[in-house]
Amino acid sequence: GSRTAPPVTVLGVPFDLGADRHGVDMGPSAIRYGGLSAALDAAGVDYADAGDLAVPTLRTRADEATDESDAKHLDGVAEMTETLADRVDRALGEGTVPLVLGGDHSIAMGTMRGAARAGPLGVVWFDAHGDYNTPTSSPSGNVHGMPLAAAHGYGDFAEMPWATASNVVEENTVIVGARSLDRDEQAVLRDSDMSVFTMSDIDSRGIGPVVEEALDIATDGVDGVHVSLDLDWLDPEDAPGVGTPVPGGVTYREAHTAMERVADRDAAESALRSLDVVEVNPVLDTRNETGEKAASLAATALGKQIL
Ligand code: 5AB
Ligand code: MN
Ligand code: MN
Ligand code: MN
Repeated sequence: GSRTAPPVTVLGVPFDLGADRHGVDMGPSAIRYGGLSAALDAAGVDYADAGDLAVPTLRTRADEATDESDAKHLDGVAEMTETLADRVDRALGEGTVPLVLGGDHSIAMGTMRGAARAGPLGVVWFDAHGDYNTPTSSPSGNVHGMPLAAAHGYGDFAEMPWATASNVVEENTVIVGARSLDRDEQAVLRDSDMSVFTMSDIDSRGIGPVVEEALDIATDGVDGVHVSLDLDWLDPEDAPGVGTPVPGGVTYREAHTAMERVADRDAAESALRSLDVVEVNPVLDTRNETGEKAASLAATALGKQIL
């Protein structure tokens, strides 16, 4: 099949205040150097690169007194969230699909907040982790482990309206490939209306059927889906350049299949409202292979069918 897909706006968010490994702020550069423009061209994607957003980083904020919260750098996260939400909103208003390059995963708070302004939003979260901690439950205080809880206004985040994306629908939120959930996260996710597919679901059913079901759930009754791709979803053998690697992840080939299913669904029902690709840390990488894979996976998710 063929259709005229909306053009893409590439937004770099060189943000690292949500994680404690320096270098993830260089993710947007690593993904661009990893061949993003060539991959988008090859996939037939019409795009414009809007450059990097101005956001605070560990270099500019590390010496500042931390705020009162148990979560680290919440003030900086708030600033980034506001800036990014407005920029995503604008990209959508221009009729484009924002491709947001992280940066640590807290940036998804900004992407979802912006994307949800356009109406109810489903979410497919490809990640080794649940990212459903709150400042109280978090074992690390790092906000990159909290963005999904923040978007839903769960727990402490009910008191932080700046962090929430009120149109993100819990029933349409799906985590795919989880294999490292903290104790409180496990309990919350079990009792929630979200869907969680673990690695064992992928092992027993295969990546294609799992992603198809995830997309069915995420798109049911809403007219847009946010896809969030944390590179630590992949096995560290395939994607070593991440701050919180967890063994036992999907292969590059499985990740590629997943992104193809996203593109196919989008071709059939214009499902994809926004995409972020996060947690690439070139300081921890091997010759930028994680940056290259991130570039290729992003282009695949946005690409048109070639045949
Ligand atoms: B990522 C952990 N659950 O909260 C925490 O990479 C890890 O965005 C969070 O998925 C990993 O600190 C956050 C232990
Ligand atoms: Mn994550
Ligand atoms: Mn993760
Ligand atoms: Mn991480």
